[in-house]
Amino acid sequence: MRQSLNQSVVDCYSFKSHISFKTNPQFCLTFFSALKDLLNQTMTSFTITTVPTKPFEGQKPGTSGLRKPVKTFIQKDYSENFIQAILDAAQDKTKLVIGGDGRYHNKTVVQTIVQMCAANNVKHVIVGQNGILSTPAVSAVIRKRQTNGGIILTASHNPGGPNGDFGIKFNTSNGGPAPESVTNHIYELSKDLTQYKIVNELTVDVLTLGVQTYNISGNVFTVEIIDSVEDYLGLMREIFDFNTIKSYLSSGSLKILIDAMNGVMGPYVKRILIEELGAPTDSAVRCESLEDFGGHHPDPNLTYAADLVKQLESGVYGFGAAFDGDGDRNMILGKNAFFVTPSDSLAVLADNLDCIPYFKIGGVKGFARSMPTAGAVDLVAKKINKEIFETPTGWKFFGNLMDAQKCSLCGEESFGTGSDHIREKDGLWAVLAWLSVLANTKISVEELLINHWNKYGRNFFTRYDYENCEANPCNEMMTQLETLLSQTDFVGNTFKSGEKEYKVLIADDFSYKDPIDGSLTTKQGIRIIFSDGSRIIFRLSGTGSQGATIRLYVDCYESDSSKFRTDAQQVLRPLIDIALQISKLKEFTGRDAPTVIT
Ligand code: VG1
Ligand code: CO
Repeated sequence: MRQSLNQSVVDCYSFKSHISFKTNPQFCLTFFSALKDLLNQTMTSFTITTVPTKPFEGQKPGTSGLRKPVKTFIQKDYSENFIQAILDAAQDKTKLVIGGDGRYHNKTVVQTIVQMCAANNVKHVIVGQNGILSTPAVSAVIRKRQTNGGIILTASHNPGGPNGDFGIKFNTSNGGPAPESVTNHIYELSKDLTQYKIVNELTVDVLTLGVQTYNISGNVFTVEIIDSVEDYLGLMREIFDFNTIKSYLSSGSLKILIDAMNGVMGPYVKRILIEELGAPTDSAVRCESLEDFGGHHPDPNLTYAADLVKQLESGVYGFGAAFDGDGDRNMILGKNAFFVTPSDSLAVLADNLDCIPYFKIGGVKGFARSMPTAGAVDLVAKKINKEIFETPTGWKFFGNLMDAQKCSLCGEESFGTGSDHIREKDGLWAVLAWLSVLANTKISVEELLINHWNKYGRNFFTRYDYENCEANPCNEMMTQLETLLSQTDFVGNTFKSGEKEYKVLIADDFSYKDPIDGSLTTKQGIRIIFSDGSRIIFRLSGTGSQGATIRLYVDCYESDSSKFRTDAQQVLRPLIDIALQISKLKEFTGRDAPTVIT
């Protein structure tokens, strides 16, 4: 009986594609009422419990969701409160996706969300097997299965494990991170919560693929467990020419090494790069997903992916890549660990999109980058006559542009690259895009970059992160900078370092008016732009879970080809010195050196 009921629900969902309530209300009413009767006769009814609760302070989503130490999340009612606020804020929540990066506490919270969805009138939840879905996969599933949104359990590149971080993020029906209007609403609701609703006795089997149906106080509640990789793989097949990549990888011309950093990407890498695209099994490392990411920081940069850098230095591999915990970031390396800055990666892809069928056939709309990202892609946009948008930090700002068909490709300096195939940045997509370019051009990563610089000039970029500083001095430093910049004579000032001299052209705190919905976002980073186009930018991170992290971004443009191969740190040294001098960063934070240099 249980089996046949499950089948009826599946039939009903497949029916829905051609029989909707609008076209055939009578059929739908009869069908659902028959189903309800069947349900009440055959299945135990679960009861909904309303639990009194008190608000927790600080449930304000940051750059990308709510991130806190696991110790905070495991407090009684902490996750429940935030989930209730999400469900209350969601306008339509008939069908939701649930998945996470598999970090410590993922399994527990998946069950909690299912129990709360059941109690809050959600009709259908789609859950990645064992609660696992990468962030880009959630976005792909939301779009493919036309759900009202999804809840992602991740703190992305932050460490995991009992002493690490956990996070919860809400994505809307376009597949993208909820915009600020929604996250602010969630936060406001979280401040006044007095109760949440849950079905305590419900425990779902998240390991077995297929549909389960439950009777929640007389209403049908469907839980559908899906393969974590399948939908995403299907999408990648539509975008890329798998045959071209496969034959290039098997021709022996390119040896690759992929580091999944013990994050969520292991199963995706194995299935797509190894099984589908035929890369040798030893071309991927750290593919076992671990709850604590093996004790490492799952952040694909030169510091935290140092093992990969070392391997690439050996000269054996022609291409290397790493992902973060939830699989939306990527770092690209060439032979001898030649580092491709994310700003350059975006520009090179923009210039070579015709190597990818999705763009060759569908065409290229505009481009977008976050403000701190160097302007290399702007030069490509100008040359091929496309629009370019400069947004605040955080992928949520690209969503409106992509929905309005204004942007095909976008990226952030923080190892984020992606396109309008979904509404999240996408680490493996970026790797497949790079492999497509390499397979088509048949030159090395380094040659590709040198050619690019010869064509456009080079944008040198570096980012200094001062992680886990005390919050107050960092806030004071930012306030002091704001005051300094607002002085009428700051613009026009000249700063010297060694032989170099820079004249301030613009000094402001970046704000952004969304060209689609007109919403205004202020205080997105202090910018000092000099007359030669060089920039110094200061921001406080919005993804840390404790203390404060200062990010200092510095970039400059060089058109003299004899200087293209100079080390970026050397080129940017004078600007860094000036940044430290203007900000008095050392005096405020007591830090002599950054924690991470990119
Ligand atoms: C950082 C990056 C930002 C990125 C965000 C989420 O934010 O700078 O570019 O979008 O992380 O990435 P912040 O506020 O710490 O600078 V992830 O991989 O967490 O989803
Ligand atoms: Co991430």
